[in-house]
Amino acid sequence: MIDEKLQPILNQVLQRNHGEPEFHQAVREVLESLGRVVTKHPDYLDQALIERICEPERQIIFRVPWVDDKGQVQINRGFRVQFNSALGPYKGGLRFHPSVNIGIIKFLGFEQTFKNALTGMPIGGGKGGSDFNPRGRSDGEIMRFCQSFMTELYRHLGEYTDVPAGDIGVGGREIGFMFGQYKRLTNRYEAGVLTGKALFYGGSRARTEATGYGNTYFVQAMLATKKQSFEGKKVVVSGSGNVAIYSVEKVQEFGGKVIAVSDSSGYIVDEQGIDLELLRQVKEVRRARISEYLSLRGEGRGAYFVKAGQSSIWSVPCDVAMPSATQNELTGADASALVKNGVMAVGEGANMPSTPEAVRIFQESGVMFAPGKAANAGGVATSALEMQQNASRDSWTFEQTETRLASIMRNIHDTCAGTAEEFGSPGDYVLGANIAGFVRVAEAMRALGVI
Ligand code: NDP
Ligand code: 2IT
Repeated sequence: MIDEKLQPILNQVLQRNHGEPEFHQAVREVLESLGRVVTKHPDYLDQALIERICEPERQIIFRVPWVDDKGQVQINRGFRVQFNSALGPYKGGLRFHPSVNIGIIKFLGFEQTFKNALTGMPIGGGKGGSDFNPRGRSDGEIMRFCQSFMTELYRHLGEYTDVPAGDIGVGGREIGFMFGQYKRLTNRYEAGVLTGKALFYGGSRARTEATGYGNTYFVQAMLATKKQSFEGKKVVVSGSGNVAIYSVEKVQEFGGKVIAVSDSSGYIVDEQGIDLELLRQVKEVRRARISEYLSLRGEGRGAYFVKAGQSSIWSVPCDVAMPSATQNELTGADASALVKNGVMAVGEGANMPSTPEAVRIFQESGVMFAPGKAANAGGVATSALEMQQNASRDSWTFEQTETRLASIMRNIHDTCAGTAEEFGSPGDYVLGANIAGFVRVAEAMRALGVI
């Protein structure tokens, strides 16, 4: 339910951003949480502050022409939405996936703004990407695409202006190609302009692992409030990319048993526990489909593959669910199945993976639910640590960096839990994350005048 004072703001967002359902969904969720804030502090309704927070500062859309291995010219569309810079330079990933459009980038940039505020680091919010599909492309094609993409984007970036990183379809290889082109175009070795770099040219230790580790730390903290831990718990992690792989690693380290992972072709179950080295071999080295895990491991003994469309990974009974693939991948029906099978906690590794109906079902059923903008903030927080290391021309140890990450995640957990309690809904991490993130952005914007 939306407070009547906020309904006109939502109406305006719906009207001005036609045909962008994911953006509408993200804004609606935040506005639903703000009713209690504006009742307590009506001054947040002044000076169109909330309306300004819902409007990106700048939206850039550009043509990306490139030549494939057959000599054919291909055209894609590039995006960067610079959503909010009240707390620092725009910061957020780049997504390369055929589903990318302006509405998806806007929802991601909007979420990023509050997520970054929750980290307590000096970073604003932004997001970008392209409808380019990297699947099946050679290294040469990926490089030429990244170079063309950066040839336009570079003029909008800078270590004090806008600092992209990876997201779906963008990992260390792509960041390297984009950094190389940025350096060539600007004649500056500006290490802090991109994060997620490899260690040998300015990357941070633990950045690759940070999102998955961070989500696991968040769920650990949430379980601890009920005197529970990962020890002996069955866990299902969707996706099998960067976030999923390092969630599997940390959950296993904490004594949990991950029994299923997926990609867009389907999911695999391994009742004996996912073999992490094998998963990494299939996904990071071979860049293959998830069914190859079974071809290498051998079927049987509780291991099998289910093709996409036959049934959902969320029908696999588990104690903890960590959706780590993409938006709206976990529906109301999935949430009901998880609840029926006794799920205890959900930590969103992906951005907005649960539909609003799914979130409602979890909350009404008393399942501990950690929204992405809090639970997956470890990635961008460690990006901010990478910027810090770049600015001081320093490089920290893995242990030092992971210790910082763990303490940031504990802080985010405590901030969300404390805020939820303060506003009368103990245990409501959605409310806590939205209010705490909003207040930080809103206070900074107010201090800076009408901008
Ligand atoms: P990757 O590209 O490394 O992996 C994405 C995984 O999700 C793949 O297994 C992919 O399968 C699956 N996937 C993607 N799109 C779809 C789809 N439409 N349907 C089904 N499966 C899909 O990306 P990341 O691991 O980096 O990102 C995963 C999620 O985490 C995203 O929501 C991202 O925004 C979020 N995130 C990422 C952070 C980071 O630091 N990387 C930080 C915070 C959040 P397939 O290969 O078959 O497409
Ligand atoms: O959604 C996210 O937080 C990311 N993709 C990471 C952003 C970043 O700048 O590290």
